[in-house]
Amino acid sequence: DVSDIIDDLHAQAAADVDPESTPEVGIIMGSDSDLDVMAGAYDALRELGFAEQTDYHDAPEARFTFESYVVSAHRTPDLMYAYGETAAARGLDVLIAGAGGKSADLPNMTASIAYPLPVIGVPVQEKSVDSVIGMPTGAPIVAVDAGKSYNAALSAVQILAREHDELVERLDEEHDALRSGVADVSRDLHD
Ligand code: RP5
Repeated sequence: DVSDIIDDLHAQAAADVDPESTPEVGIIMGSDSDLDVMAGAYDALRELGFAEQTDYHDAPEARFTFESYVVSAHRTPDLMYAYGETAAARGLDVLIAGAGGKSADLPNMTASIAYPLPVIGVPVQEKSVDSVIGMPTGAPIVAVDAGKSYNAALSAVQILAREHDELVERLDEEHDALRSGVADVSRDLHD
């Protein structure tokens, strides 16, 4: 039940948990119908060595982890509020929030609630872009283009990398692979 999840989030926020064992990145989305688009964020995080932490109290072997929830701004506004309000206390460092439709309110509302935690908004479709990025002056959100959840995850890791040299190295490897890919394709054109 949603009330149980809300109670659990508050209990986790109040618990004295080793910050090393809590997820760094939180992925939330408005509906499970957003999963196909949000899968790009899971892909990027896994490629960078993050493991999914399904049980908050079950510290995984991987140093860096992420969690994910379906949180609907309109069907479960209380859950959206609880998630955003407890995110920092639960040890999260950055959130990725995706929503679709013309009322894609989850990313921008969560950015306001979770402030000052950075929230990277992913408009699930083109028609959700205006809703996600349409924030009033003084209440910013960081956002990627429609559907680009993979880039949202890379941005999240870049934010974390400011404090973790290990993540800078992993990002560099990805970056080098990207550069080599362009060189390979270019070479193929001449073969
Ligand atoms: C939004 O409404 C969700 O983020 C989703 O993209 C869209 C449609 O949701 P469903 O009706 O498929 O659950 O809140």
